[in-house]
Amino acid sequence: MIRCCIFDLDGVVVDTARYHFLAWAELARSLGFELTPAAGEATKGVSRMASLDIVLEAGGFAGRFAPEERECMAARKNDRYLEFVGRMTPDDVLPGVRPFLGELHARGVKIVLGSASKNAGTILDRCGLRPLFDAVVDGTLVARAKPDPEVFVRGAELAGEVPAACVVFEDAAAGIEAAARAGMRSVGVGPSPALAAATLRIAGFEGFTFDRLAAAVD
Ligand code: B16
Ligand code: MG
Repeated sequence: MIRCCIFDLDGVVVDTARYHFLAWAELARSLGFELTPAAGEATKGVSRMASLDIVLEAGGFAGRFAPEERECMAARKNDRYLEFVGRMTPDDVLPGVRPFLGELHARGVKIVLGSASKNAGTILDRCGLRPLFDAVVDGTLVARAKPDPEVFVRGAELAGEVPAACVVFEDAAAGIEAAARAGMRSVGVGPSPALAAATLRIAGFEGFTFDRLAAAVD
């Protein structure tokens, strides 16, 4: 029985990863190096400060900055990221997501956001998605980052559902692990081989239906 679907944001509902990458790449350039796509990939699903550590390590700057300097760099990156987010519109919602959320809503399945991003609320508002979500758990509400299950456990609690009734949609391996540790089934969204542990894998939401989900994971 599926009574609640919990969605990661970046890489599942919208493609903000390219904005994160552009903003981190600008920070890297200001430090004198080019950020590689592989380092950018490693920041997916990871908290802002942990992402900064990945970026600094990629440039050979691991452990070189004081906490205040790191805070300052993270703030600069976030300001730049928010400039990109500020230009987002409802057209930025990934294909098939809105119809799938509409179908869940019509069937009375709870819809929850479970994201590491502190900017998740802003992004939902920009894309006109906020009214479709019954609960939003973002990086401002959780202390422990994925693969810790806190974000999803909290989401299920807010929706008033037990973990066994929840399915998590994720594009990052850390999120699939977090779902498993929360006692939830998971759907890996996208092509990454790192999603092999998901209960079900899909390329995206185009043509995806609740019946297909239930047939595969129930
Ligand atoms: P912010 P998700 C994650 O979002 C992103 O994938 C990751 O790249 C980012 O570092 C993290 O949010 C924190 O984002 O700087 O906006 O707080 O995939 O968990 O929806
Ligand atoms: Mg993600």
